[in-house]
Amino acid sequence: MRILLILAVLAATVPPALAHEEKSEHLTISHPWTRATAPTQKTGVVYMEISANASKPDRLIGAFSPDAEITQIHGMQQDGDILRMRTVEAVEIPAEGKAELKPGGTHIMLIGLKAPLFEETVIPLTLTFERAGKVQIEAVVEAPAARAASSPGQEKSGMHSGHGR
Ligand SMILES: [Cu+2]
Repeated sequence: MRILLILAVLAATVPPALAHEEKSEHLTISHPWTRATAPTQKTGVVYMEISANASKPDRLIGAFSPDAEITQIHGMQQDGDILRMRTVEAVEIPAEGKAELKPGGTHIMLIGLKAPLFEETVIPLTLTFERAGKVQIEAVVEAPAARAASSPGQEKSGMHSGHGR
């Protein structure tokens, strides 16, 4: 029921062609997306929703994109007044629940982009889950300012300098 509701909301806010999902036996990955980048920008951030279809939880434990030199899973951590990104080991997907990767929160970081991300193209990613194994997805590249209202600047490239490893 909850999944249906999410899809209905997505369908109302993005063009139909962009509302897509990848479904495996265990998981549904709804609308993976990223923002277009300027030619000088070497990092990108990918968001999506991951829902567990079954009564068993799963964990996202890895991500890879051939379009970036390094792909990491990042979480946000409060450090005094500043919200900082840090690499996380895994993202928990609760049984019959979902994990939201969204602006200001957990995300997948592309470091060392091999080419700029152009709007209305897609980039391939392989996600690795503890139970579901590898899942191939394509993230849709949206406008640079996409959903800016919900992202108070955490994804500015300055925030990303110096935490690759
Ligand atoms: Cu990051």
